[in-house]
Amino acid sequence: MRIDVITIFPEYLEPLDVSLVGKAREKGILDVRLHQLRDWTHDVHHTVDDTPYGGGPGMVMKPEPWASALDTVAPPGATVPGTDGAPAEGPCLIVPTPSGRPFTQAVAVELAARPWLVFAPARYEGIDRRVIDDAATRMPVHELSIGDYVLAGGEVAVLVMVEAIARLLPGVLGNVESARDDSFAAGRMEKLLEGPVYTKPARWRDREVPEVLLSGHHGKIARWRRDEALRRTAAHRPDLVAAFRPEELDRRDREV
Ligand code: 6GU
Repeated sequence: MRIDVITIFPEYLEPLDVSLVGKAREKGILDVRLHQLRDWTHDVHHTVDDTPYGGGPGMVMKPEPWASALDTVAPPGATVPGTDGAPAEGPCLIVPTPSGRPFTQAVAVELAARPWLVFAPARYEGIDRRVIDDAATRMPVHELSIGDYVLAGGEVAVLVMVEAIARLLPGVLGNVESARDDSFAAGRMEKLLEGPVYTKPARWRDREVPEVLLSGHHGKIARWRRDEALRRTAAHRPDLVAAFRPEELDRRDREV
């Protein structure tokens, strides 16, 4: 997968060199390219913002640098080969913004299937709307929010989204099973939060690991894990429990 990020703070994205995403890049699974938006300005101050039409606080990112950056990074008509011999595809533009649609695991799964993502994280009060409307005439655009709070800029949201997407790419996770049991992964544990986990030693500061986990009884362990997941979901995310469809629960779930 190719990922381009256009930003006035490329150094904010240095964590992409580290750990899982860094390894995916070393393995050639991810091709991440960072671009300095100010490289597409022409004035001595490398200005990227200006005052908002209609008045109001803050500054708005000017359209021209963004348009030149997007035209260079993702020229009209450009494609990359699809994954696993799929037909070539153009880029998909992702604009992180608190006024976007929620970035969920389902969105991560959808984006992980695309071979080329271009991220346009903004600072200040956002990017001149015409940039997004113009880009939308030649590529899919997703305006996405990572939660109901306001960050100073979209760069951290890019880190969040890239990590969530990268770990879904084939060959990135060491253990193929790890993505399957995730909280929010599709399947039986759909929309259940994961319960507690334990490792050795079996006794630590007088605290014991739950006996069932040492029993070797796979059926009982699976039941215990599901019960703990249900309890945790009810405690932390009653909204998810309220959205359960009855057929997703079994008789023993109702006893928890
Ligand atoms: Cl994507 N950007 C900013 N600036 N703030 C946010 C966000 C994104 N998602 C939640 N808050």
